[in-house]
Amino acid sequence: MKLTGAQILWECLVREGVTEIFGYPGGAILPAYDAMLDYPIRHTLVRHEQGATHMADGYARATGRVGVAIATSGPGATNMVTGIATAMLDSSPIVCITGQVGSRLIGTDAFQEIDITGITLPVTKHNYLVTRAQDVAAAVREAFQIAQEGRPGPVLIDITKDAQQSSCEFDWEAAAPVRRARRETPLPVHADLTRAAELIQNAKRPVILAGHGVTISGAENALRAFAERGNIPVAATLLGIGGLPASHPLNLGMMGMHGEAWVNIAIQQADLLIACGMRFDDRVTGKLSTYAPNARKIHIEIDPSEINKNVPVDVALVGDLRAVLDRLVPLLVPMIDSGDRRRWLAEIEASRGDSAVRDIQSLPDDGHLYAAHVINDLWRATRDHDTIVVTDVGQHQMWEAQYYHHERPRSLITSGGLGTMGFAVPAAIGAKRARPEAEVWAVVGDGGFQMTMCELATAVQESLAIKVAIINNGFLGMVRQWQEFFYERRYAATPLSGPDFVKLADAFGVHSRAVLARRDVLPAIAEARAHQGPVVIDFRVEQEDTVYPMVPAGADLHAMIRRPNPIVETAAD
Ligand SMILES: Cc1cc2nc3c(=O)[nH]c(=O)nc-3n(C[C@H](O)[C@H](O)[C@H](O)COP(=O)(O)OP(=O)(O)OC[C@H]3O[C@@H](n4cnc5c(N)ncnc54)[C@H](O)[C@@H]3O)c2cc1C
Ligand SMILES: Cc1ncc(C[n+]2csc(CCOP(=O)(O)OP(=O)(O)O)c2C)c(N)n1
Ligand SMILES: [Mg+2]
Repeated sequence: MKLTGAQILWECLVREGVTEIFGYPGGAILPAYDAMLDYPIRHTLVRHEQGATHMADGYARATGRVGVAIATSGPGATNMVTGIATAMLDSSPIVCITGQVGSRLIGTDAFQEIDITGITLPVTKHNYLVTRAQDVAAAVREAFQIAQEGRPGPVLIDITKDAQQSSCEFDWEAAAPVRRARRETPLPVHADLTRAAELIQNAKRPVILAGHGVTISGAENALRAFAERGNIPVAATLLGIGGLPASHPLNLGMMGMHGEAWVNIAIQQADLLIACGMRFDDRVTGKLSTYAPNARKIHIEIDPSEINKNVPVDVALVGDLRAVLDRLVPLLVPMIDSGDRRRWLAEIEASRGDSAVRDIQSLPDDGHLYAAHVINDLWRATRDHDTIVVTDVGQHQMWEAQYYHHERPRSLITSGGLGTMGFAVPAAIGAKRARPEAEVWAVVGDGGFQMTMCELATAVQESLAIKVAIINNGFLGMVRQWQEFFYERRYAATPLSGPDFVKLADAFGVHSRAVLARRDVLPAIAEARAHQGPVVIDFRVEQEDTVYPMVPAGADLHAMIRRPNPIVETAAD
């Protein structure tokens, strides 16, 4: 069958199971757009190519399937870079397709020519410059394999205009990836498994560190079985939230810079850490030389380059987390009756009690609207439904992690590694495309919202009923918090004005309201849920509220700045 390169592209995408694509057209990708009309793929027209990449990423994180974005050469391609880097840092499988100038023009500074494979080399798992129609199929097939296999990540395919336009024989079979035939994911040797089992059995104060790998590997049941059999408490990274239900008695909550105090204390006092699909990010460890000083470490991880990268470990179990746990757990003797474990859990529980009295939830209603209250009310209103919360980056992101109690994997989608402001609204649109039956909330700061709010138009045009909760504090709040603690409250460039978000939403054709008082939070959420289309709620919260606890960057993990006790709110005066 003779097809153009553009037709081959869509033919292959359809065969890879793609039904949705997010993109923005332009000259160098026009042949592909023209051919697209003949294929059963729905295209979502974004308002900025960064949005397309975040939508593909949100789609991928909501489902585990590859998300796909498409753009033209030059500025279309460079606008994608932030979204590609975001996916790279969080191991999210996306494939980005860009048009490129004609192959004979490459290197001439042709109109909208940019070396996008060069630019994205460090932020993709792999990328391709395809200059001939006959190479399109193999590139697409391999890209999908690479994006998903092992540790997932973004792949970019740059296709010249002439490669899209010229024709060749299409042979799906012949284009099967051969160079990188799917490798069997390695499994640890039995001796290492028994060594790990021994360490676990003998530990008196073990903690499981559950990361993003739990979700990626689909290991939530295996993790639960592991924790229950060993009677071991579980701490989550930001991206590991949802790996074990928040309501599970062994779930401690989030670790790290803004983790719960009792979690960080437990890690520092542990005699064994079992890291499950997490990469010991600096937001997680604080100062490495004093991190969990008395703990042996077991690291279960699919990417060998993560082993001993930040934290030296005693036993490394390289492989897919679920497969490793399925082999490890049967080697463990049930520890439910162990006195040591009971004492350890009771100790952690005691420090949890101390933190509870400092919690902002304990603050009497003083007429102020705190972000923590908004998030907690959102959780109360949506907890019994199939809800996905997509957060942006900043204080609101941390409050969401602390006060929205996730029960399921893939119910929190957030940019962790790159910390990309502007992520939430487009990623929520991608998640809604992927899971139309789910209720999708974007929780976003007034700063981040202003970075990609143009995508509200996309939500309207595509009838995607995302609900947007702006946590509006009039500041680039997280940066203001750093200035408060570490720069003597010199608020350089952090006070932030914005448009009237209600009027703005109205102009987009989006239903909206502002909320200024606590009593109006739940009714506004109920109204948003009842409304058929997209909704924006402008929650005007306390301006100088602070995320507690906080481990200053590079400090000892247990050297936390705690909320003052009794609670005094800096902004309540
Ligand atoms: C403002 C801000 C504050 C933050 N504060 C915190 C904080 O307080 N606490 C916190 O935890 N994070 C925090 N983060 C997030 C932090 O930067 C990291 O993104 C996060 O800690 C990474 O979590 P992770 O290691 O679980 O996930 P990833 O970075 O996604 O790493 C996942 C790991 O799992 C491995 N893996 C993937 N698939 C498998 C598989 N099938 N089997 C086995 N292994 C697999 C990968 O190779 C990788 O090593 C913050 C981010 C921001 C923006
Ligand atoms: C694209 C980008 N630019 C800058 C930053 C640095 N940064 C991290 S948090 C933050 C403030 C976010 O403000 P806002 O969106 O209002 O959220 P808040 O912290 O107030 O909840 C900034 C500027 C970033 N993470 N991403
Ligand atoms: Mg803000």
